[in-house]
Amino acid sequence: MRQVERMRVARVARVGRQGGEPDPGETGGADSAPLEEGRVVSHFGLNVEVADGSGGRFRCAVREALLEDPVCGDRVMWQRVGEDQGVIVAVCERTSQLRRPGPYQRLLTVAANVDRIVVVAAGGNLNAGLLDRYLAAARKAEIAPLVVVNKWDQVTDPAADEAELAPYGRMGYPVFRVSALLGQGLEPLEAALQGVTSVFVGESGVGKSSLINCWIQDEVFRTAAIHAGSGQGRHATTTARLYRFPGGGWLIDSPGVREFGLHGVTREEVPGLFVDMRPHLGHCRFSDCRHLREPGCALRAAVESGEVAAARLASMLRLMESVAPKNPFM
Ligand SMILES: Nc1nc2c(ncn2[C@@H]2O[C@H](COP(=O)(O)OP(=O)(O)OP(=O)(O)O)[C@@H](O)[C@H]2O)c(=O)[nH]1
Ligand SMILES: [Mg+2]
Ligand SMILES: [Zn+2]
Repeated sequence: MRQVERMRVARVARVGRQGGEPDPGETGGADSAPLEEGRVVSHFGLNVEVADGSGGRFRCAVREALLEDPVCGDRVMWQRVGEDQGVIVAVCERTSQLRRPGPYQRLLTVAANVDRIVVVAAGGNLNAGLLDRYLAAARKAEIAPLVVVNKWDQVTDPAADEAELAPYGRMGYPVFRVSALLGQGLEPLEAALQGVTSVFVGESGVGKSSLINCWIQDEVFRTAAIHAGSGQGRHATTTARLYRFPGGGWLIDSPGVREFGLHGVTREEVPGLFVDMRPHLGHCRFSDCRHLREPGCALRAAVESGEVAAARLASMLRLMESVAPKNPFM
């Protein structure tokens, strides 16, 4: 509640008043409605959908000169304008945010105020490289990750998948094997999602929306099912969307990605984002070791002794290659 008060003060300060009654002329009468707390369900184009505290959904305009563009998961202060419409007057300070580089050098904020990143992969076709990027991004954003392997029903060689997954369990990441199609393995995952805000991320088609659909029989999903049934192809998610998790908490569905770039990470920082590398960092013979072919490389030694999976080191090196080194002039 203190945060809310702070936003209120900030807003009043911005419009240049010392408290008291706002001037209704300024926003065409919107100021006459009381300020309410809400959460951004989705933001697409000019449309921002806001959820109020009691299950209502409102199509909101955004007051100009907001410091932050509201994104899915944002907590906002808003005012009602008519039956199902409103205006957002302030975006509350974010406790966390998941960001990634978008097209045209733009930075995209995928979701705000997130407690868990649920990295979804498809059984039988694990994209471990992408999983490693998400785990590194989660560490950078200081958001706890969970690994969910969906489509476990179509895994034909479980031993191969288990071998690929073993390092993640050893690193302490919770790994869930589930099938959205058969509704199997969901209970332990439900327990982990209870009472928190979780964003579902991963490649397109791994079943993020199908999983969320197991818990939320929402109108949006019914529409998606109709599309699928009418032979118009699969319904790919195009914009992040927030859902209330039955029994407490929130789920955010997000559009699938092919690649997930790391934002604000330098090449030097990458090894520290791989938790299994951390005990070995600083022990290479050369302080500027690139962990490629240098003699006395502690990371390669850890791979040879079986302490670190070879695929993880390969993944780390690929990620280092893809981000710029620190600029010595900055
Ligand atoms: N066999 C099997 N198929 C599944 C399972 N879960 C989802 N699918 C199918 O996988 C396809 C993709 O599912 P979606 O839920 O749309 O995948 P998504 O991750 O939301 O995809 P994007 O929105 O494009 O990112 C659909 O045809 C689903 O029916 C599962 O557990 N097992
Ligand atoms: Mg989807
Ligand atoms: Zn080294």
